[in-house]
Amino acid sequence: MNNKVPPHNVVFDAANNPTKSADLAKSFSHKQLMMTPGQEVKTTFPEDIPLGSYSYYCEPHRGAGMIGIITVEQG
Ligand SMILES: [Cu+2]
Repeated sequence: MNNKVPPHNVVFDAANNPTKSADLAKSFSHKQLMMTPGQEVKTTFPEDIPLGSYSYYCEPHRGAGMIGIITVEQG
């Protein structure tokens, strides 16, 4: 969800996920910048996705450390 100092977006890193798949990273990403506080995007991980860490970042603020990691574990 967008915070108070937009714009932000969500870009999954093709090099930093277990599949190394650019297509998968692209399909998970929301590159369009969100300009309004409270805007939100959702990404659904398929049940059969490989286990591991999927990192993402905000393009305008990556250098400021606006990054995150989704960890997919065995259910
Ligand atoms: Cu940002």
